[in-house]
Amino acid sequence: MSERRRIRVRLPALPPPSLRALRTPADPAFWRSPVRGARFTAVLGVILLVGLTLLSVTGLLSYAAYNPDLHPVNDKTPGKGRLGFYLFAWPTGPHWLYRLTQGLHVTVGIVLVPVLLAKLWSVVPRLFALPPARSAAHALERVSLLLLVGGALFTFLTGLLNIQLDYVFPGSFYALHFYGAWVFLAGFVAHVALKAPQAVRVLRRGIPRGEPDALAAPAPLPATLSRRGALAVVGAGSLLLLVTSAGRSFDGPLRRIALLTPRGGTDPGPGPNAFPVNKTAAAVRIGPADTGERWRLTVRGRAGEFRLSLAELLAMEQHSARLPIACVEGWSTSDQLWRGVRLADLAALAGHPDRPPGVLVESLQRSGSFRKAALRDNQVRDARSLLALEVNGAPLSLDHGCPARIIVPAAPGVLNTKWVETLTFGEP
Ligand SMILES: Nc1nc2c(c(=O)[nH]1)N[C@H]1C(S)=C(S)[C@@H](COP(=O)(O)O)O[C@H]1N2
Ligand SMILES: [Mo]
Repeated sequence: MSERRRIRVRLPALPPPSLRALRTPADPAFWRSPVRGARFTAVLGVILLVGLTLLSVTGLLSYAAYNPDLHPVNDKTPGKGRLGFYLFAWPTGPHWLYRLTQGLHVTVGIVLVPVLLAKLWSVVPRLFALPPARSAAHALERVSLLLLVGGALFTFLTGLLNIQLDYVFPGSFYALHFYGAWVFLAGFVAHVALKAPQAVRVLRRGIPRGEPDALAAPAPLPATLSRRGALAVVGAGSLLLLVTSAGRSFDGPLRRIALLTPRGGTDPGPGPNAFPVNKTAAAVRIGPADTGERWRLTVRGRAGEFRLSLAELLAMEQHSARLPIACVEGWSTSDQLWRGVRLADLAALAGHPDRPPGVLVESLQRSGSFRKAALRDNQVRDARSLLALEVNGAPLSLDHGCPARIIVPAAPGVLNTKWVETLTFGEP
């Protein structure tokens, strides 16, 4: 009799399994991890505030670096409307500019994945909270969260897939990533305005005595991992991703440990042309017959149209420039020694001797993306901008754009057209 009474006294602390099973995610007691809490969320939030700001700025810069407002061939999101309000003429210096901004963009994006997932996990009970909206302000906040979470997941996913799928992204990566990013940005700005003061307060002064921790489980399970330990797990995940991805922007052993990226894993082998190739000649069905004796460069400008053979190009004044290839997918090469004819000299030949205009570059590649690109006048005028015929003392290999390719300082790889066939000055 007395035994039974004691059991009855204990029951309210932990409902019987049948009752617990009835709990829904809308019930705060459904969520039992002792790791959740305002401080844990605030630490992750502040890391994301810094990281996502860097990610957004470098992403917007990457779009500007394409010079999408210059010519339709550069514009991968023609319907952008007002969203291109901030575009500007991408500079040509420092020559490693895009290597830095895009290396940061992709590396920071990869490294933030565990932080983003941990942050979402830390607040997931809120997603199910009922009623869905307590007031107009609360409804507005929840809509901004939808934009934020949906936009973030979508933009991260398209970015990560694009890096992994390496030029075979189904559909238009640029449009998806661009519009997804703007949806995310709208939610991000609203969320930071609403929540940053609170996060900073919690981190500075902790939760005031007597106030409940709204993000902590009301009935937590016994801890198997401290909050600090959980943050360390997230940090270790990010560190692992950093080590296995950042190397794609460097040469030597670092590139070899960049296991997570298609570009980082391959050893380009020895020789002057031994640096990564994005799209091989074979992949776009270009063979030695297209690039050999029969090849001519067509140049158009104020002076009309004329054609130059490789021998004629080599007879012009040759100039050198040490410049990297820096791809939108985040990988880059160290500076390579390019040699060839200055774009400004070709512009002068085409009838633009004083202030060279922009140029439309067309490749002999017949299918696939990136066969054409437009360069702005500031890019043509830079003395380091070349129609390169050699790299590191050897003729360009077939895969690197033999017999002639564009190389422009600070520009994204997309603008460094390979297997050039036609230059039209004054077109953009
Ligand atoms: N004709 C042509 N040129 C091209 C491309 C292409 O697909 N076709 N890809 C561009 C991109 S996206 C990059 S990153 C660089 C890579 O140059 P690489 O293969 O010599 O490293 O070439 C650029 N030039
Ligand atoms: Mo690229």
